[in-house]
Amino acid sequence: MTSDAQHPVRVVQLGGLMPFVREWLAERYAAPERADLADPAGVEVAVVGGGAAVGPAEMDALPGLRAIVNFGVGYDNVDVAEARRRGIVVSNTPDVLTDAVADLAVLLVGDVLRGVSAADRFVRSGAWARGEKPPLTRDVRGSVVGVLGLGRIGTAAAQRLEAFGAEIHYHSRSPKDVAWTYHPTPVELAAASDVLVVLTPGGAGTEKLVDAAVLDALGPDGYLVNVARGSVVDEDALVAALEEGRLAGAGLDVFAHEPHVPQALLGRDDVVLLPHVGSATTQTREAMARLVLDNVDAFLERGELVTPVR
Ligand code: 8YV
Repeated sequence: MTSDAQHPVRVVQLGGLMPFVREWLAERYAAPERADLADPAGVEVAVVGGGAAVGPAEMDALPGLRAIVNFGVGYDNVDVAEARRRGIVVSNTPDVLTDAVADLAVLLVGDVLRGVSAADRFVRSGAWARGEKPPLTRDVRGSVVGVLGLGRIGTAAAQRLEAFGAEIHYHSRSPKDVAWTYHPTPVELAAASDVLVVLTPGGAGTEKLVDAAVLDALGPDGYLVNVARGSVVDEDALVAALEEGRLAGAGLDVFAHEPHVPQALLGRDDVVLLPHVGSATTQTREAMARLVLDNVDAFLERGELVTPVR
């Protein structure tokens, strides 16, 4: 399908989308990428992914824009307040990635406590063949796991970790109707936890919520796992805590300046470093893409989004 005078371009791609999603959008809506958009006037819907920023400049450039459809549950890349001011609605992709991201959170807890990635490096380095012994690690069972942010993904991760025999504590803005132990501040949660798992949204409200004080409360035997947003952790404070032996280790799927990973972390055996793959399974990414198309369809057909950001 190509656009012409009868079928003006109504949907544009603003970057950060995987090739198969770009193909789906091109086939279904003849949606070009921003750089290939000849006439922005008719564009009503912008689809964006991968944390690509959508702020006032991007909105100015699309004067007819009425909806921003974000590929991802986190929408800290979109200036939602500015969009709202302009009467532009925003959608995200909740629920369909809850299991995949919760799985990865649990896998990272397992990896940092049991040293799975480090043990793999130990074998590959020839250390085992030379007769060396890997260090003993730590049981998940009996560990206190503090979930920072008990939303959909935090709850799913807590349920999984309970099955591993972990004791669940949590902090969120208010206590929830759950049997787990609530702490009123991140510092108090960290002080009670062996592993702190960050599962808050990103954005200004959680910027550097995990700071030096939280890391010190977690302490030299504590581990940090972050599968949320790099912005939630003070990365310099994290590096300093690891370098000074004030933290036992970390499992990180997200970073403050992706794809940049602090040089100081790359050589450390006590950290597991992943390239933001929480939702990166074929099934989950396809489900996210289908939800993106459902949102675009619903908006083009009846001016409504299926999963609007409130
Ligand atoms: C994706 C994510 O990496 O959903 C989110 O908030 O961080 C991930 O699922 C990303 O948004 C894909 O574009």
